[in-house]
Amino acid sequence: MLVDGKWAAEWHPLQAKDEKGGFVRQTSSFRHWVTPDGAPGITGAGGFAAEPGRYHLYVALICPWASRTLIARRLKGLDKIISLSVVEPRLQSEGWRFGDYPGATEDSLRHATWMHELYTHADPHFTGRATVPVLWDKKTDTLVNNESADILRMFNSGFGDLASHQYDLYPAHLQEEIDALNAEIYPRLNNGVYRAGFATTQLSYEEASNDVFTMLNVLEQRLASRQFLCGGLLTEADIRLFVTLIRFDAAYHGLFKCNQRKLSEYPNLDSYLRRLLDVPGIRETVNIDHIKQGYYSIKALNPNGIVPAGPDLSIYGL
Ligand SMILES: N[C@@H](CCC(=O)N[C@@H](CS)C(=O)NCC(=O)O)C(=O)O
Repeated sequence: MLVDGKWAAEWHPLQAKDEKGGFVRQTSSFRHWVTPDGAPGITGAGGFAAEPGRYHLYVALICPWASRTLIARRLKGLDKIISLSVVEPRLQSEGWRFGDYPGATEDSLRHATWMHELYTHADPHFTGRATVPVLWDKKTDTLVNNESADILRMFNSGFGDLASHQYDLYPAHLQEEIDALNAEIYPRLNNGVYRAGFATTQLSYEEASNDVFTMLNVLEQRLASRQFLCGGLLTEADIRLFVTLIRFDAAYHGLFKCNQRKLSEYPNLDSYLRRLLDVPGIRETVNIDHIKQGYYSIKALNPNGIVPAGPDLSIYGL
């Protein structure tokens, strides 16, 4: 991580622990918003107006949080006006690196080698982890936002008529329901798998694993009678759930020890996953090779770096 703008130590996945040995995720530090007229969003400073070609998105295809933003960029038609860089899948000594691994890209914008260079460019005294996703402003040459939940929302409505209106991922009449779903699904499932994987005590692992499978059971029942989480409309709640489900059998079941059941063994969740994969644009954001290479490169969990041969995901066309 970075300490006062300097790369301080070998990359290590354990961010912080609570008193029970549970995994605690770092909070995001750059919270500005792109808005149609450049007015400040709910956090951060103003001046980031929606303009074609002005913004650049940095992602890792292994990363569920970054993938949320990649899906929203595509569904909102913003792939035409927001350029993209993809880091290599394996976490290395200084974290995320740009390079020529298949499916990754160079940093065509700032020509950085490491993701952390972007953070110190934006803030020479930055202390913290150089995470993806990152939304970058080419005009002021700075980091706009590194919180995927914010970026997902600003891709939905911050670009006004520059974005496609085919999907409204956060429609007014569903906002309360979406917020309630996110508040349950994020801690128990999206972050729950990480809490299971990075637990350092049996108790914190068991609590996390129990949360994961309790949540999957609740969702399995909910999806018995619904096409998407809120009914007939695809919303951000589906995007946020999808990115975890699609990684489940490939990474979380094995590496993170979430192995009470496989995702493909839940009939409703399995059909839901296929339905989302069939939404034009979503499948192209999924790269199972990056997901497996990336997760299994975490040395603290897999010291020899061996990437498993399975599972067979051809049932999903992946
Ligand atoms: N709150 C952030 C979390 C992002 C995050 O934790 N990204 C991980 C990859 S999945 C990362 O970049 N980790 C690098 C590190 O911890 O050094 C968000 O949702 O945008």
